[in-house]
Amino acid sequence: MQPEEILACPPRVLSQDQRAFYLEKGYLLVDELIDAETIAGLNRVTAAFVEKSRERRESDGVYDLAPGHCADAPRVRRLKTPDAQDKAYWDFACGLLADVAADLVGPNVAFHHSKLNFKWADSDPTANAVRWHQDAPFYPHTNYSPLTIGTYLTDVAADDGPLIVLPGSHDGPLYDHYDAAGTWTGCLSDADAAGLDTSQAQVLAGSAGSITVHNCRSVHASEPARSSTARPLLLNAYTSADAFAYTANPSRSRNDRALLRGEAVRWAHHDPRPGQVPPDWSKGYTSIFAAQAGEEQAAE
Ligand SMILES: O=C(O)CCC(=O)C(=O)O
Repeated sequence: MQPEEILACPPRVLSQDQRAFYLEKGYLLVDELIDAETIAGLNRVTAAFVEKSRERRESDGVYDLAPGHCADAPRVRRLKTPDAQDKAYWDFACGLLADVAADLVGPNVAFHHSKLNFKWADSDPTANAVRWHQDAPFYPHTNYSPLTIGTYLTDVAADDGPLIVLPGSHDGPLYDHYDAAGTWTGCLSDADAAGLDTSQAQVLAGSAGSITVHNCRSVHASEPARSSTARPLLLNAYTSADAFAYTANPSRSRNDRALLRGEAVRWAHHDPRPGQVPPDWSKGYTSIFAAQAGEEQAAE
């Protein structure tokens, strides 16, 4: 759908100004949208997963573990597909957030994937930063409606590794996420990153319960966490139901393409702009952290 068509649909959660802002800038921050009880429930479930990770030695289908992870000092970089790991995460993805997605992509909303990313202040900072990248090359679709909603489960100040986004970059070029040798890096090359105008970069800090939204073309990153609190960021990705994936979902769960709002469609919508195709991850994928750190990428 075109922005005018989306805006013509009645809003569910967001104001018209917030919707128009997202469509123009490619990102949005909504302070404390999620109530404290819901956040507390998600934090309880999350703490139990981190606790259980103490038994694990290697990354697997549930956990992406940072180098140095051990029973005494768990360093989970990512809980994979939380929507499929616990009902609390799935209920959350299907609730208010799906209404937010409908406000931004149009009334027919499909679920794409979820992940729960952590930053640990005392781990290797280089493994802890996320470099400039766009999400579309990780999961190209027939159009660019896919967006990701991040939910801060704790207060995230500028020192805690919040998301950083370049306003308007969703209308700019799609960058190459392979290096000169043809290896997938999951980020812009140093040369492309040096060419970005980062003077306008927006640091999306927010307290617990705040949400961030970024379009799949928006150039974004996050800095290492420097404060003493771990930063759990729950990410849920949605598409307009008329966007169909070209390639295997790198974070596929049983909820892939679940219709969360509106109606199933019989016609795909195609955006004429080209999309980069990632490696074939149909047999396994670890995480953006592993790709950007140059680690082995097919774990499962
Ligand atoms: O966890 C973060 O800070 C950013 C994650 C991100 O950009 C992604 O997973 O695409």
